[in-house]
Amino acid sequence: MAEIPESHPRHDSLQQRHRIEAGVDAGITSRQGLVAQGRGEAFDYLLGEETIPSADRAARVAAAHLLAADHAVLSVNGNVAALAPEAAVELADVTGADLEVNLFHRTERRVEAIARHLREHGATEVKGPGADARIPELDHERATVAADGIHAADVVLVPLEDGDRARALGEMGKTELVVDLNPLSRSAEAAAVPIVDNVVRALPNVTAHARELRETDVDLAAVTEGFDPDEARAAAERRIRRGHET
Ligand code: PTJ
Repeated sequence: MAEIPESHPRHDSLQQRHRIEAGVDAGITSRQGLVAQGRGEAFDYLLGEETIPSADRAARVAAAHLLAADHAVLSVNGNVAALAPEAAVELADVTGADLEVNLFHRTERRVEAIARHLREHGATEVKGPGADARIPELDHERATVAADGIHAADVVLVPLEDGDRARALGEMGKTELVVDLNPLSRSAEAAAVPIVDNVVRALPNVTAHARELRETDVDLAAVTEGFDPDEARAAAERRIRRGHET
C-alpha cells in the first residue's frame, strides 16, 4: 500500500479504505465491510466529507442520551473496529457506556479478534464474546447479544449497520442512536437519533459534546426534548440533493 500524502485531495477517504483493507487482513472486518465502506464513501462525498450542522445537533442529542442512560451500550462491528477503535473506546469512557461486539457476519473468532483489538486500544472490558441472549424476532446473527449488555441496555448506539436490528431494538423499547451516512437507510429511519455522518468524525464529535455537557452541568432532558429525527434525516437529504440543508 503506497503512502498517501496529506496533500492528496482524497487523503482521508483513501486512508479509511486502507484501514478497512487492513481490518480484513487482520480478521477483524468482514469482506462485506469493503462493500459497505464503498457505499458510505459515496454518501460522504455527496455530504462534502464534513459534519453537517444537522448531524452536529444530532450528535449533541446522542451525547445527552448516553449521559442520561441507566445503561448505555456502544455496539461495535468489524467496520467500526477497523475505522475508529480509539474513538469508540474514548466515547465509552467519557459516557460510562459498555462496549459490545455485535456482528452481522458473526463468528466467535472474529468477535474475539475485535474484543482483543479494542483492548489493545485501551478498552478494559468488552462484551460480546460468548454472548447468548437474543433480540426477539430477528433471525440472523446480529440477534445474538450479551444478556448484561445490549439486551439489558436502555440506550444503544449502533454505528453503521443494516436496518432490521435497528427496528427490533426500537421495538424492545430501547432508545436507539444510529450513525449512518445514508439518511435513507432503514437504520437511520428506525433511529430515535440518526446521526448522518461518517463514524470516523461522528464518534469523536459525540465524545466532545458529552465532555462539554458534563462540564457545564446542562439539563440533559432539555437537550433531548423536541429532537425531530425525521427533520434531521430530511436536512441531510436536502444537503445531498441540493447542496444545502435548507
Ligand atoms: O462486521 P459485521 O459482520 O457486523 O458487518 C458489518 C457490515 C457493515 C458489513 C454490515 O452491517 C453491512 O453489510 O452493512 P450494510 O447493509 O452495507 O450497511 C452499511 C451502512 O453503513 C450503509 O448505509 C452505509 O452507507 C453506511 N456506512 C458505510 N460506511 C460508513 C457508513 N456510515 C457511517 N460511517 C461510515 N464510515
